[in-house]
Amino acid sequence: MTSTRYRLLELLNTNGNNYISGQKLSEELNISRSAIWKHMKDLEKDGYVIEGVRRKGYRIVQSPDKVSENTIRWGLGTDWLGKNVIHKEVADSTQSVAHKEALHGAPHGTVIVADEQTKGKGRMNRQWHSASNKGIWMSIILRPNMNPGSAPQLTLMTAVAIAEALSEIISVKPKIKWPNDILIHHKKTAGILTEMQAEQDCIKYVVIGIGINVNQTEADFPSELKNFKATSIRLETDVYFHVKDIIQKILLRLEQVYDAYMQTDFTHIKTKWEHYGYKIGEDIRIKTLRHSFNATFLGIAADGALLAQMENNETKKIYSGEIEW
Ligand code: BT5
Repeated sequence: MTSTRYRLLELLNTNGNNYISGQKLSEELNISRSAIWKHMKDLEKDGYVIEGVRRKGYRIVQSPDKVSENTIRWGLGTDWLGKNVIHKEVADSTQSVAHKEALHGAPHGTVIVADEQTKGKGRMNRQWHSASNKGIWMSIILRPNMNPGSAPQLTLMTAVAIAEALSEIISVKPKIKWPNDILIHHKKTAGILTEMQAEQDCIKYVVIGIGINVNQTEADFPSELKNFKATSIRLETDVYFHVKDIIQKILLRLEQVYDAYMQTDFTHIKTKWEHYGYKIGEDIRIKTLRHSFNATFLGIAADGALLAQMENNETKKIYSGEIEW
């Protein structure tokens, strides 16, 4: 797609359901009204349905990239993951929608996806910024037959699926920052939030939340995140991606790694995780709930814990916390 046509699409997309006048488009793109008309016709050939109304302007009423229950399911290629898709234009958090659905009996593999979240959340009630139509804001309901104590392994498994899916479409190798961040060029592109409902020794359900910054530009991030190491796939690769395509790739990979994990054990996830692991073999600073300390990152243990070599040479397993930037 030519860059003018891409910019035209961006302008139309940003306006959502509102009309944008031909005059405004021609000023923004610095091309004539008839050139715009020609680009519109080409977009329609690509599958966009654009409505033009006299004195109001233009808007996209249907787009081939649009995320919906149908577009996600068409051509997905999974056996069980994403057979039940719930799409919301706006959700407070797809996590809370997922919990409600799970409590009402939603099946294993249900996917909830929103174009925008108004109260996206990270771990420990941190905020997750979820700009409208710029990224993947998705939660997956799983009902694994496993011990609640092993649930953190599902975060590592999901990180592997995301890293593998991204590796298929970008030329940079993504890195996984223990336990739940996906980095491109050492900057945070995605985060995972795993929550569960469990009884003493059995999991009732797990909700895996996946947030991926896909098409944000610098201007789409709030100022507090600009100082933080947040980025999008587009910012790092200069390529615009269809959100729907990435969702499908991730679901397919996730189903594959999940099935393999359930049929065998965590070992093969550990190997794959370490392939993408950020700062393995390096000195890191680890932050746990109570304190921070320096250590050498040896890799992950057979149960998914971070293996830290302490300053006194003792090896310690860390089950919760994070690597400081
Ligand atoms: C995470 O938490 O990284 C988990 C993020 C999970 C988000 C998904 S979106 C779908 C589902 N529905 C939800 O409501 N949540 C899940 P954590 O490691 O705690 O990181 C949170 C921190 O990352 C914040 O305190 C910010 O510093 C930073 N942050 C917030 N929004 C960001 C963004 N869009 N991109 C990069 N960093 C961000």
